[in-house]
Amino acid sequence: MSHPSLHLAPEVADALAAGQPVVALESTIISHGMPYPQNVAMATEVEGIVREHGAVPATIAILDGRLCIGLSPDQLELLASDGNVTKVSVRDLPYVVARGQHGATTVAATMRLAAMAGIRTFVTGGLGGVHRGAQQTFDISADLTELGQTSVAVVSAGVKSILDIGLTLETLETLGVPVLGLGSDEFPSFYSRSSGHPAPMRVDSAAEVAAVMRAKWDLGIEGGIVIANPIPLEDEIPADEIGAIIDQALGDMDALGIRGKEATPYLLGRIVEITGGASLTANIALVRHNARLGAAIAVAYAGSGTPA
Ligand code: PSU
Ligand code: MN
Repeated sequence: MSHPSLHLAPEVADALAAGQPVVALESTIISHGMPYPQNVAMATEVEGIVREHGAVPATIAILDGRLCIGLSPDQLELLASDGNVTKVSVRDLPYVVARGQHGATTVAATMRLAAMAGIRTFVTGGLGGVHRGAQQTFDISADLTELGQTSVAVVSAGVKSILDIGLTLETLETLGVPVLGLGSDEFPSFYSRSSGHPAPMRVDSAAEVAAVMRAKWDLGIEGGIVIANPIPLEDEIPADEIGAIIDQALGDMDALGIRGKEATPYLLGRIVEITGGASLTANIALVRHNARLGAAIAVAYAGSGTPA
C-alpha cells in the first residue's frame, strides 16, 4: 500500500501492515517552529504521548533526500539542531529529494507523505492559512490546497491570528474541507480558546471524529478534515493579550521586509521573544493536548473499519 520511495521505520511498517493505529507528526514545527533544545524535547515527548495512548508515532521528514516516515532519536536531534534543514512544503519536495538534502515538512508536505504511506491521522500545533493582507500579497499557505485534496485528518489547535482566521475558514469551505470543533462551538485561535468565529461543525469525541473520516472517505470525497482542538483553559493566553503581541510581531516583520516562506517561522520566533517564552510554553501544552486526541482518533478510526 505504501509508496516505494518512502523509507518506513520498522515499527511504522509493522503497524500499518497489521492495520494498527499510526499518527503522523510534522517536522517543520521542530526545525522552524520552536527553538533548540525545547523543540527536540517536545518532539520526543509527543511521540511518547502517542504511544501511551495506543498508537505508533511516525514523525515525517526528509533526510539526505530520503523520505522518512518514522525517525530515530538521533534523526530527531539532527532536525532540531542542524542549521541546514530546509522548510519543505509540497512545492519544495522534489528539489530537496533530487539534491539529497535535509528537509523539515510542513503540514502540507507531511499530509502528502502520510497519505502516500497509508496514514490517515496527523497531529500538529497550528495550521497555515490565509495570511493577513493576502488580498495584496496572495500569501495563502499550501496547507489549505493540500487539505482540499489529500485524505488525512489533521488535529490542530486552530489557526493563529498571525493569519486572517475568517478568510482561512472561508477558503476551507470553498475547498470542501470539514472543520470540526472538538467539544467547542467556537473555532480556536491556537494560543486562545476563542477566535470570534464559530466552529463550522461540532463533535464531542474521538469516535465522532472517526465516524466523519469514515463517512467522508467511504463516499469517495477525497481531501482532508480539520479537527480544531482548543488549548486547555489553564494553558491559554487570552486573545486580547496575545493580540497586541501578534500585531507587534507583524509590524516588526513588515519593517524587516520578511515575507514568503520565512514569514511564519519569523513570527513564531518573534512572539516567543516578545512573550519571554510564555508563547512557547502554551505552544508545547497545546501540542501535547493534540497528541492525546490524535492518538485516540487513530485508535477509533482503526477500530471502525470493516476487517479485511
Ligand atoms: N504554525 C505554527 N507552528 C508551525 C507552523 C505553523 O504554529 O510550525 C508551520 C507548519 O509546518 C505549517 C507551516 O504547515 O508553518 C505553514 O507555513 P506556510 O505559511 O509558509 O505555508
Ligand atoms: Mn506562504
